[in-house]
Amino acid sequence: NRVNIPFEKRIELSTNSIAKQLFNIMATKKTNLCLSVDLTSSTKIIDLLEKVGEHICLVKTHIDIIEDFSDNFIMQLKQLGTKFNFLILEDRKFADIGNTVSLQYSKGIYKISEWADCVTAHSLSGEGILKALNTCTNTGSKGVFFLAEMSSEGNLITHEYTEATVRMAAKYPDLITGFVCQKKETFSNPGLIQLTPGVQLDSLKDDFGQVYNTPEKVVLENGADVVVVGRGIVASKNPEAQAAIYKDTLWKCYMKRVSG
Ligand code: S5P
Repeated sequence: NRVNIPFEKRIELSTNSIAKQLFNIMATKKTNLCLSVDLTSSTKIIDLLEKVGEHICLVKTHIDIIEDFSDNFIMQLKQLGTKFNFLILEDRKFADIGNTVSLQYSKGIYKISEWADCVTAHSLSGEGILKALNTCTNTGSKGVFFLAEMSSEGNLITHEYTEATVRMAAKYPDLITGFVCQKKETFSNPGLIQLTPGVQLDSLKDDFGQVYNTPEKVVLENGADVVVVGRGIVASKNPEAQAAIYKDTLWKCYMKRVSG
């Protein structure tokens, strides 16, 4: 079962270079925490990452919510990634036809393909989206977290949709880093990474349908490899201390999972 195999061993089972890097970072830094920096000020994001960079393996951005976006911000973000050894996931949730997605990925103001190690994408529009992301000109290595399930209540994803998504991903072993999903049964390939959002220690839901689970539940029961925490850290009074708490709690759950 993939969830009982330690990250070190899963490195060689990966066929995507970003998945390999991410497994490696998690194993070396002993953290499976992904921070979702859903802030609208680039200076606040940089300040926050200076404080919590040591605790995370991955930072997840929504680049289109930033009000003072600049190329300089991207430069600083990349520098922090190098300094603290974390990767960058742009949570763009691409969902259009392949041609449009290839433009959204590499053009416009954000030029996501130039700086994001990996991106998120929906399977809704069909395989063309993966073809497009795969052929887009990009200097380094790249990865895609494919949306197989969502955390929000009332979402329209069915079991059949999830299964078809996993089958579609299997045709692109070089490109797929893993799945954004909620359950360990969703996929079995140990070379792929389960990224699970919807985690908070002090809250069960928000006002717009987000559903939260505990670290124990998502890592031990539901098979999460990398756990996304946003407001649980970002909106807390002391994000630095909170990030350390999440990191320790999540890592303990992971250790228990692979040793038991
Ligand atoms: O199913 C999902 C998929 C994603 S990527 N549910 C989610 O909440 N997300 C993202 O995770 C969402 O866009 C947000 O950036 C983050 C959760 O933030 P939080 O503040 O609720 O922890």
